[in-house]
Amino acid sequence: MKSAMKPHPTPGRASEQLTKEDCLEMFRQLYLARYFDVRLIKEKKRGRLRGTLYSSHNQEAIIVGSIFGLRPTDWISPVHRDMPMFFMKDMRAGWRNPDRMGMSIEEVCAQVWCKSGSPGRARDNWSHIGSLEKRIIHSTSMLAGTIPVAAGVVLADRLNGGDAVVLTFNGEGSTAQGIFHEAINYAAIHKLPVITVVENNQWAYGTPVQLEVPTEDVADRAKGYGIPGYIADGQDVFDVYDKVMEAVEYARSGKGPSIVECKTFRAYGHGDHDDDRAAKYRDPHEVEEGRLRDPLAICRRRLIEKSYLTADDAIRFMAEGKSSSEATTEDFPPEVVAYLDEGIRFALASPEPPAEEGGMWVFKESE
Ligand SMILES: Cc1ncc(C[n+]2csc(CCOP(=O)(O)OP(=O)(O)O)c2C)c(N)n1
Ligand SMILES: [Mg+2]
Repeated sequence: MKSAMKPHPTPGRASEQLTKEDCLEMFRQLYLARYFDVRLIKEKKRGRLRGTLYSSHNQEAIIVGSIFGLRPTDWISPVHRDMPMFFMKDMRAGWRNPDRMGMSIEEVCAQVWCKSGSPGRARDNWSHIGSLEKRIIHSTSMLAGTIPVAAGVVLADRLNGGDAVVLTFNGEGSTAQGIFHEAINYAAIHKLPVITVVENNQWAYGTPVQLEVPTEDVADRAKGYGIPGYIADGQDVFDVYDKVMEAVEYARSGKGPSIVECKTFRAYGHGDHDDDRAAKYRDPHEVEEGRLRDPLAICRRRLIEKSYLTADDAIRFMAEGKSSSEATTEDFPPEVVAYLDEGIRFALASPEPPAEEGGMWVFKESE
């Protein structure tokens, strides 16, 4: 975390142009991402969910800050740790706006509950979703495998006269994949608007970052492709926004790809199945220190400095620093709780898929 503030290319400060309402909306979105995680872990612990949740707890500033400034026509390619991103894309167009370019909370909850109201009609759950219509590249288990897909998507868009950019998300461990190099190399040669956001949370499952990456900063890999490598403080939603918007402007103007490394810390296990083991393979002091800089607390401080929160608001909804078992509904704004409740109600009411559907979409139906 030492070099979190070291700028690679000197970035602009797009966040200075954000309105008070924008900043408050970012704060609300941080709560929403946190509440989604906290609530689903509670549901999982009560035995109501199957599969694995790869918690984004402590990494929400990357989720919110990187996609907040995108245009509706831009693409994103989230991975396992970015579950809230599927329903948070283009949220500024209105959380419940059916025309916004993001998935609905209902679809995402039906996906998590493995119900037929999900896009894949319960063939898979958690992060294995996407939407061509909403410009969200389907996430898969093959880490870094969607970067070439992202490059292809924006190449096609350019050939069709579009000006969309794509944000791909990867953990630092995934940057060791051969495909990461091949895809960025290709994007750099053809100056494709592919922004690779690296969520450097210091761990890839049980492997620490120093056994994954030989340089101090993953952003240094950018030099090998002749492209910019930015470093953001991944706990500060406004710093993530600034660095990603710099990369977006660069890409949209035709200059090509870049890497934005966001320094963060994986607060819990790799997935909820790994929490107990992670407590053994990680130094408790490291974990304690890594959890200290909670993105909610950092954003709250910024909003207080800007006088965007009243004295009363500044001390409401103290979700920061609380684990999923410590945090309660009272720690979150009611509109956040209500929104997720709507999604969960839809998921619970959605039927299990009938067994006869098992072969659907497997073979081409005969006419
Ligand atoms: C190509 C590939 N290799 C291995 C795995 C198994 N695997 C799933 S998540 C994970 C760790 C990924 O670490 P990182 O990229 O840092 O992301 P994080 O989970 O820390 O967010 C591994 C090794 C995989 N899904 N795909
Ligand atoms: Mg990692």
